Amino acid sequence: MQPRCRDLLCSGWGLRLILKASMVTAAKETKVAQKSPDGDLMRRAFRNILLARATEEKLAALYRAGMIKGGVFLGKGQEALSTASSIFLKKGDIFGPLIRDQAGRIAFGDTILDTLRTYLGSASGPMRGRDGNVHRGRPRDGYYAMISHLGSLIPVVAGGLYAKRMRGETGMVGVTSIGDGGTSTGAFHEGVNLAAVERLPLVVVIANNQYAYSTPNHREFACADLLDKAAGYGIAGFKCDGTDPAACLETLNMAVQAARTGGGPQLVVATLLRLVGHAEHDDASYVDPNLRKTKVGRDCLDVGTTQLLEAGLATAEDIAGWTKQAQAEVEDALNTAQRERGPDPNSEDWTAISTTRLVDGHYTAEDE
Ligand SMILES: Cc1ncc(C[n+]2csc(CCOP(=O)(O)OP(=O)(O)O)c2C)c(N)n1
Ligand SMILES: [Mg+2]
Repeated sequence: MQPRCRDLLCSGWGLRLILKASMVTAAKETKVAQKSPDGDLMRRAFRNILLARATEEKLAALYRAGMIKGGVFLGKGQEALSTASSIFLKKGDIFGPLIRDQAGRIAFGDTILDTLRTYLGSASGPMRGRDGNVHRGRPRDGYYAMISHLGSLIPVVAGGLYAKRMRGETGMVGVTSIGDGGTSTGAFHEGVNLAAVERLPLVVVIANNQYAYSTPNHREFACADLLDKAAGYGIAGFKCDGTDPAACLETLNMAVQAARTGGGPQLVVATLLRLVGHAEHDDASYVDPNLRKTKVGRDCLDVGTTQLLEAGLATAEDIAGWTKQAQAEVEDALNTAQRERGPDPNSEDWTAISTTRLVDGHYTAEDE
């Protein structure tokens, strides 16, 4: 298979596709579809961004009030990319979110109630109040529980896809995300290489938010652009402006479709800035203030608002109403989750959730 590296630059509603013949020859530019994502999709994605933002603002407030145990890692500024990562997925697909993927979780079907239940330790939550915050998931539904060890989700999602292939399933896609810092782990290399060799339908979304905790890009890797890694593995690569909701949707739509239709693994590199600290305990004072003033420091919510208004897809009143609805949904979920009990250590079945079915070697037909 010939290495091919497609550098997809997205500006506003338009897209330019640059085919890089090699890393040393001059890039040849080719125009591709100028059409923007459809209005319904844009509105759906925007409302998902709003809901993720409202949820995370509430989580930050709860954390400051001392009501959440453990760290609170937020994705402010990364919601458009995260939404686009999972919005094109269907039943049978796999989504492996990371710490800044609250928006992607919601777009994949996670509920705000289950989110708050997990953060508040409710026994009614998907982790039965026993596992912290970002590590929730429903593996049977293709919604993998996050692994903290950076890079590790890539071989796990690749393995899930491989297992599906061995069972004869077709047409599925797996999407997982990683930060710029996480691309330097051994697990990233092993996972992407495995997916490339096996031509698995895997989309790896790199959210290059310029820092790995306080370490800036130039201290993380020496390649000119993280997109160069795609050529190194012999897989397709896309680049997009992660602050631009329309560009994120267009890029992820292409990448997911390419993976779904036999194109093998796809690497998406999105450029943005996290607009909060690494977690809520961090003030991000190390972030270069000049970066915040550049395009990379834009808030995707503001960019999305402008896009909707300028394209006539929503009015300011619509957006104000959606914002209120999102906040009300979060309040409702909070009221419910706060009334629920935590796990009772005397009655709790301490079997690990993922292996409950293995207890006493008891398999059901569903496990086959
Ligand atoms: C293998 C591994 N090494 C170190 C850590 C500790 N750690 C957690 S988040 C983080 C920074 C990650 O930066 P990046 O991948 O750029 O993602 P971002 O936080 O910027 O979204 C580090 C070093 C970890 N979780 N896993
Ligand atoms: Mg980072």
